[in-house]
Amino acid sequence: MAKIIGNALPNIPWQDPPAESRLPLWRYDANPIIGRDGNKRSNSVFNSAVVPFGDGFAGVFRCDSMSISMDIFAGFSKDGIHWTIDDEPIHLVGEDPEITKREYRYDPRVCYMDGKYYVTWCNGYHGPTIGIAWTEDFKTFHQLENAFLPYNRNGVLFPRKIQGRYMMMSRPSDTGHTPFGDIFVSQSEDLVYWGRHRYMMGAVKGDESAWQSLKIGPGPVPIETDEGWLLIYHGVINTCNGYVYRMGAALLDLDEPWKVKARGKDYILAPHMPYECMGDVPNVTFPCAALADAETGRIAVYYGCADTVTGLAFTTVDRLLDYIKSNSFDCTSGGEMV
Ligand code: BMA
Repeated sequence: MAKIIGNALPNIPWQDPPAESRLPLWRYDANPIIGRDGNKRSNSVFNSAVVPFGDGFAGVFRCDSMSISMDIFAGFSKDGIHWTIDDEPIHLVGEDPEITKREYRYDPRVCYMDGKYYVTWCNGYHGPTIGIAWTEDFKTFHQLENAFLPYNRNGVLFPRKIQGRYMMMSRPSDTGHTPFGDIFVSQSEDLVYWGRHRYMMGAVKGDESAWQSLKIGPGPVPIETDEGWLLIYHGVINTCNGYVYRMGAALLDLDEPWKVKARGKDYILAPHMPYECMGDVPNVTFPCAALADAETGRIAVYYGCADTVTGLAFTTVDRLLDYIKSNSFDCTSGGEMV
């Protein structure tokens, strides 16, 4: 039995697994939990992140508007399933107007550390890079310097310092719909200056694990377990009908998280349901958040569906770890296995 290191979360959203399930994740039976019309002007609500907050939950949501501008909005929920999302984008304050000036903002992650909620997102600054801000109340967000130069996407923090440093995964990119992409870990002593970049793992060439053959990117803030960091990520294949986004999982070394201990060859969830296969961008399942209950080992994953709506799926730490360990592969063209 693996153990989640962290707090108990007795009010984690939950449904028991179906009697038979080939995949380690199973969907909430009333998915999607958030429709297109999550707030007043939204065209779509997806690729969004939630955390426990007060006696319920809070989150930062990607809402593309009816003019199709991409921005991030705070939202609140009592049960993690029914959400009220602000009609106005989050309020960012910061020292340098050069940095707080908005071009576009999307795909937020939220990471709780030492009394603050850190938001990372894909931030337009002469190309996509990683924005960082912190909040204590989900009302005022204090924006820090962008972590990296353009071009980069999918900045995801580890939820505590490791070996005395903050660590963040990211996926260096290009200006457009990037046709490549590997995950790196960068380190910082102050959340401003990032360096000591380490390669974690990459897309997998050939057909050994073809669903992740084009590019990969980190998803939710990783979950600490006594066996290592449990990482859920997305993997992409290029097809004659365009990109398809599926979810995978890997186990990372606790002290040197760029070292991959196990990585599943098979996906853990993929666009199979109509709301995942049809929408503004078909065939996308894109995880950005996971809640975990250290008491029971339950995990609830929030994911964007077809760039249109938000879905919820469940697993347990044991199911997920057993699955990736039993179909782990030596990804010689990807990360180093330890
Ligand atoms: C990626 C990002 C995601 C999106 C995905 C599929 O490049 O833009 O926000 O979900 O493409 O369109």
